[in-house]
Amino acid sequence: MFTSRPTVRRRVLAAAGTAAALALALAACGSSNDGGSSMPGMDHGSKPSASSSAKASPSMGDMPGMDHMVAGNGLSDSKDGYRLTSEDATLTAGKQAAYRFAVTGPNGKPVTDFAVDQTKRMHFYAIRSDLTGFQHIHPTMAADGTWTADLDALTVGSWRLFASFTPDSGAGKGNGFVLSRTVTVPGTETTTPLPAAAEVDGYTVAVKGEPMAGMAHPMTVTVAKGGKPVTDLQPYLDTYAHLTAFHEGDTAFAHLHPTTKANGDHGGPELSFNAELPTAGNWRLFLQFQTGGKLHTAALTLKVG
Ligand SMILES: [Cu+2]
Repeated sequence: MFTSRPTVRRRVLAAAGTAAALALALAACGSSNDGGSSMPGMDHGSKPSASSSAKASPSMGDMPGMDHMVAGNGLSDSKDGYRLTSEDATLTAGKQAAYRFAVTGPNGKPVTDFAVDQTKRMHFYAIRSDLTGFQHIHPTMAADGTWTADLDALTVGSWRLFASFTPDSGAGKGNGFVLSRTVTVPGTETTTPLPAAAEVDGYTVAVKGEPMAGMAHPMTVTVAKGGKPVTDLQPYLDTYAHLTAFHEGDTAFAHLHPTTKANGDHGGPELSFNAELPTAGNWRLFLQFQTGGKLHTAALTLKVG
């Protein structure tokens, strides 16, 4: 059902463009635990909080590194004989929902041997077709290879669910995969406008860089609070920031984060990324970072030429 998109989507990202000052719109998004946001979910098992807003200014950072760049756009449920399978085609709106899935290998059997990547064997993301509702979850696996992702309440609409993993044996050993499936959350759809530019928790996230489609390009994210550079970022999944991006229109997936290894609770204020976004258009970026034991998620829109 992913192809029948809510009419809302169009306007949602319309603001992205820009000029010399850079292409960056923004909006804050919240988390499951702070309750006050219009974003449906944002759970990462730690104590999320909120945050953000964004601005941009032109200038290049240092050539950033790229730690983890997954090839492809994640829009297929299968690749190289590996397949994301699930019997869950619909989920219920408005309450926590368990999504069960498995990854089958070239032999058709569920894979149970996964390598740890960024401290987890499975990274799972949910995004609604209008690029709202981002969730980043770490599901648990039963002995038979069935994974359960406990999703926070979903709003009515079409959702795409991504599984990011690396088999630790078999033909795909060591290769990073991102596969996805869609689910429908039936009901009367309500539109969820992205939050206006605002500071949440006082954090401001600015992005510098003008990525071009299909080319690796440096991008720097700066985190400030109260106008002052933030220098107390804590390690989160082995980095100081986790960045997930989805493409407007098809929700194509990209995941990138700094190569800088987290080393103590003193990250920031600048975080460098190697942006390699495969297609032009608007990308919705979700930057997750942690301070004082709280996970913050900033959402902003980047226009890629
Ligand atoms: Cu993860």
